[in-house]
Amino acid sequence: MYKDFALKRRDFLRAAAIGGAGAAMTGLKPAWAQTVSHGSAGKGFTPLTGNNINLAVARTAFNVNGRAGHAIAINGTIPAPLIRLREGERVRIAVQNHLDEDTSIHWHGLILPFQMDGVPGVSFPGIKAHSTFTYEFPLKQAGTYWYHSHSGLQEQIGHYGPLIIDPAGSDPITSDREHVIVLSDWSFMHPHTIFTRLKQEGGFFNRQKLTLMDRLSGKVDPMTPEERDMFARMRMDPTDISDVTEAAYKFLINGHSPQENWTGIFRPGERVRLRIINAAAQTTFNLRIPGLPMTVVATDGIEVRPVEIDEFQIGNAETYDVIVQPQDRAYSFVAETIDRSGMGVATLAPRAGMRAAVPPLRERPTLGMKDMGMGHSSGGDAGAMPGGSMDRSAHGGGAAPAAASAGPPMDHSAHGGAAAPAAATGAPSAPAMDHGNMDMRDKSKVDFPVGVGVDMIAPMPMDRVGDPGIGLDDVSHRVLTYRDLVSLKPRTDQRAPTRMIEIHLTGNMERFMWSMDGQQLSENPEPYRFARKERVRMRLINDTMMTHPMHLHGHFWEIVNGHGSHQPLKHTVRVLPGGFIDLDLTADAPGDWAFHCHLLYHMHAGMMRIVTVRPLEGEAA
Ligand SMILES: [Cu+2]
Repeated sequence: MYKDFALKRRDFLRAAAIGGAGAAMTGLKPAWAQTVSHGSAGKGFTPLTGNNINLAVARTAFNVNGRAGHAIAINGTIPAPLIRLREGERVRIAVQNHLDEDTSIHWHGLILPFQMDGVPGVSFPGIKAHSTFTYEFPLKQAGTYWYHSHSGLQEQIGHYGPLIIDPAGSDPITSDREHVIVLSDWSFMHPHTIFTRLKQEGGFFNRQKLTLMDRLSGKVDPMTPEERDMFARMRMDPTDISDVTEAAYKFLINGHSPQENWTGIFRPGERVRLRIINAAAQTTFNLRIPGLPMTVVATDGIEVRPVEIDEFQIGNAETYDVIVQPQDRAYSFVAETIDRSGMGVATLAPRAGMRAAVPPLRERPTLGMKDMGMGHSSGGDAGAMPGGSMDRSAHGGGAAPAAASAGPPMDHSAHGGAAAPAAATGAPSAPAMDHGNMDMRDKSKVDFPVGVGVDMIAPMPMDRVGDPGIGLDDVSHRVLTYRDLVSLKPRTDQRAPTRMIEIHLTGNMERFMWSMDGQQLSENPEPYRFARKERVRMRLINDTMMTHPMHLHGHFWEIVNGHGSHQPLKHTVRVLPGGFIDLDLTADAPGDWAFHCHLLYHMHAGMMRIVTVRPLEGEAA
């Protein structure tokens, strides 16, 4: 595979040298994603605008590094066209399906009537082959969003694009120029083949497995003997960070591989707004621009107080707006995958044709006790886990959560007997435990059936809202955490939550089974039901060792991160392995809504549920 990669690169360079290859390759890119883009301050930026938008979904061939693969494009481009709308207006979007199969478009992060949300089988029947469906809805918000197929695995092969809504009034975020940056993962392998391989062996694409020699030499393996022992007994692999890796993927930025090198042009000293969207099917990225600090000004479309950082992790379907002020030189925009098996690279430069150095892939991260839900803070004291018996006092039956902000009572009717972790927000909790007697499937801790699809119940999950994400604990520069996010505006609903529900993210890594509360969508589990306008705290507990970007349709959560009335709004949150995150929700949108992991193959495997918000008395749904 690697040899093949080198060959393709040489072919590409030769083709590029004789000219023509560049033109052929950009034929399928929309104007804003052409190889050299001047952004919205210059030419080459032609979004679809107005109140009537027409989109056509069709099969196409798509070239990456000179090789053609099977793809689905919208209006002939990958990524799909930039749709740019205005808050307060009403839009009609007609979607023609030229495929021989059903399709759909979900408007990710938009607040709209559920019938327009675009999830087949949940909010509408889908768009049948060779038919047209017209979406129509008011635009109630502004910011950086995106859209994508919610049918099968179409999103993997090109069915995604950016959507920007400009504020009705003046934009609180000022800039001289902006670029839209869409991250994605591309494979020449058919997505159903990828899924089949994963079902055959969960770690199929993981080529970073620690070898026996690594382990014996101790040179590469940073694990403690206790951790090694635990992983061995759980038959898990501490390098299993991503399901699908560089072995199967090329990582694209605005449809361009690193050697195709999408370039965003700026004038030195300008305030440049980057609207960054992770439209990848299965890849979490760590983003940085070596030599250029980024000021985060919005996430998931909503403004936050500016916070200057050097790197941040972006889960599938999250969006971040950052401001940069580049000098008269080129910069590499680096999207390194969370497992560090590969990267997407683009260039920001004052003139076309410039390139900056690209940093090498960093040392691969490995998982530790904290990622196994063992409440162990990472860092210098790794390996200091004392023996002894598990401190059950922290997990007495149904102890109320001791989150830093006012915590609502547990809803014991729905989750009777579920033990709540007593870790105060941000406080480390590492009571002594006995690895030898640890039951990784302690069924007494949960109230759902623990079958073959659940290989672990996190014994002691931590609040990880202050963690930067896997592999970023010990980098030497500033890394964003969810705790750094402070909403620019105070929240509109100041009520305290009246109840708390726990939802467990569950799975069996080896069998590639993924679920929520132990049940897959195909098993027709009961929806999570909320009363209209109910204020509820949701604790998402990750009982697996993978980062799951969880997305709730039709609503924004607030992350409970210690910022009170300025808790940040998010439509998609990364839940770190073995950890939990608390989210406050005002269930103000009646209807049935999808709630799922945004890793495409996890959702496809069943990690999806329905949230039902019932209408008020006398109100039509
Ligand atoms: Cu997932």
